[in-house]
Amino acid sequence: MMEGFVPWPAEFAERYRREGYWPGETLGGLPRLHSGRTALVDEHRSWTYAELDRDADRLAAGLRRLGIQAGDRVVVQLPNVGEFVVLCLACYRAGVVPVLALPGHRRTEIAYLCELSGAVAYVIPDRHGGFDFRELARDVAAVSPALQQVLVLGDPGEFTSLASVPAEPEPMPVPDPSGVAMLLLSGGTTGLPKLIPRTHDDYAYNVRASADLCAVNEDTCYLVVLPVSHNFAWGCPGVLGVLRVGGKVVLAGNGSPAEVFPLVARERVSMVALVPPLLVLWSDARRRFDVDLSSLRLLQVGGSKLAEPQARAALDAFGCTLQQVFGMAEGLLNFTRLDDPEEEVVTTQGRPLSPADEVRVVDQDGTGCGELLTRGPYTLRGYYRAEDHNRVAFTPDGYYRTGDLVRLTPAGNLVVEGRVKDQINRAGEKIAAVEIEGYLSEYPSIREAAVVGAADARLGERICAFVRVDGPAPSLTEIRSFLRSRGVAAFKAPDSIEVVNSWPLTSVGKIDKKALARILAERPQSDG
Ligand code: OOB
Repeated sequence: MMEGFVPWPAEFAERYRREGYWPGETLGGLPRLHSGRTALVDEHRSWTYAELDRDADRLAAGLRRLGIQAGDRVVVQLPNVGEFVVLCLACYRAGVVPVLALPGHRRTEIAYLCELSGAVAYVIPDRHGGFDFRELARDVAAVSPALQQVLVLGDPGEFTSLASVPAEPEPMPVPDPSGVAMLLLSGGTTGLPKLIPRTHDDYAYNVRASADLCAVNEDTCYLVVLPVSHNFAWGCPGVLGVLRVGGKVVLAGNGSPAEVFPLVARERVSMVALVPPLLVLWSDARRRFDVDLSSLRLLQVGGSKLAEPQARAALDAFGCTLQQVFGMAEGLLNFTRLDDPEEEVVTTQGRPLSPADEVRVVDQDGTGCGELLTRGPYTLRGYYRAEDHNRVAFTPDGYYRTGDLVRLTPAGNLVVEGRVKDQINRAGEKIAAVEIEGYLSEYPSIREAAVVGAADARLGERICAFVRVDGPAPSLTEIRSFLRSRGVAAFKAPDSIEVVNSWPLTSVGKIDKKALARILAERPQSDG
C-alpha cells in the first residue's frame, strides 16, 4: 500500500464490498468497448472507442518503458484536450498515479505539488492560453529533485515529446482496486491545496452511481467546458461516467456562449456541467443567439452556491432539466434528482448520492444550520501525507469535516448556507484567504493584510484585500504583477485592494474578518 494513504478501516471496506459498492472495478478498464463509435472529440481531432483503447494501452506501455513504475506519481497539467483522457487512462492501466493539477496553476503550486507527491514526471502542453508551460517546467525542475521527466504535448523544446512516448502494448498486471488510482486537489482551506487520494474502488463507484443517477447512456453527448481535471467534469459523472457506457464526450476550450453554442448544435450535446457564473452567462446569452440548442437535456450546476433567481432564469432560458450538484473533491456528492419538484431543484443543493453516505449536521446553536460531516464509500479517510492536518479535518470515527454550513429541508435536501472555513469561492475556484494574505504580507510596503470574499453577481465571490501600509500604497496592477512574479496563479489575485489605517478587532485582538466582510456587504456591488 502507498505510504501516506489512509485506507478505510477493514470493517467498512468489507461492508462496501459485501453491499456491492466496490465490486473491484478499476478506472483504466472503464471504456473497454472495441467499437467504431465516437468516444471523444476535441478541437483538433476525435477518437473512436477502439482508438482510445489502443492509444491508452500504447501510452501505458510507453510510460513503463520510460521507467515510470506502478505507484509512481505524475503531475498532469493539461488543458481540455483528448490527450488528457488518453494519459489518465494510460496511468490507471499502468498503476501510475496522476496528480490532477489545473491549467491555471503556476510555479508556487506546481513546485509544491511535485514536492509533496514526490512526482517523477510532469506533463504539460507547450503553450496554452498565451503561456509557455516549458518555462514553468524549467523553474519547477530546478527545485524538484525527484522529477525525472517533463513530457510535453506539442513542441517539447529540451524536454520529451509526449507523442514520442507510446510503445507496443505489453501485458500488465491489473492494479489493485483498493489502491490509490489518482490524487485530486482539494479546494484548499489552509494555504496550498491538499492531495486527496482516490482509489479505483471508490472513484469507480463515484462515477457509476453518478451516471446512473443522471440516466447517462450510450446516447448521451457530454460537453466539457470546466477544466477536465476537476472532479465535477471528470467523474460526477463527467467524462468517465459517459465513456463507461459508450456515450460521446466533447471537450471545449472554454465556456463562452459564442464558441460553445454552435458546438452544442453541431454535436447535438445533451448534457453539460457548469459553475453558477457560467450558467448565468449562458442564460443571458440564450436569447441573443439564434442557435438550435434543443438537444440539451440536462444542465448540471455546482461548485458554488446557485442563487434561486439564477436557477429560475436558467429554467426559463433552456427549458430542460436543471440539476444542482453540491460536491467536493474529497468525495461526498449531493444531487437534486431528475424528477425532483422544481421548487426543490431551484432552492436546494440536493441530497447524498449513495444510500451508504453517512451525513451529520453539527448544529451547535439550535438554528437548524451547522457544519456538515460525512463518511462513506467514496469519501476519503485522510489527506495524502498530511498526518497533522488529518487530526483536525476528521473526527475520531472517520467523518470528514467539510467546513460547509448546511441545513436540511423537510424533503431531506441540503441547503448550503456558508462556510466554516475561511475560503473564497471565486467563479468556482476555491482560494484560501490565508494563502493570499501570506503573499501580500511579503509585499515591501504592506504591513498587514486581510483577505475576504464579497458577493459578486458575476463571479459568485470576488477577492477583496484590505491592507495596512507603511509607505506608498500599492495599486492593484502592482499587486498583480507582484503575485505573478512570485509564480502565483492569476485567479488568486485580488479583485480590489483597500488601504486601512486600523483594523476592526475581535475580543481577543485578532483582525475581525467578519466585520470586514460586513463593510463590503453594506456597499453597492460596483464599489472597489
Ligand atoms: C466542487 O469540488 P471542490 O473540491 O472544488 O470544492 C468543494 C467545495 C464544497 O465544500 C463547497 O464549499 C463548495 O465547494 N461547493 C458548493 C457547491 N458545490 C461545491 N457550495 C454551494 N453549492 C454547491 N452546489 O466544487 C465540486 C465537486 C464535484 C461536483 C461538483 C462540485
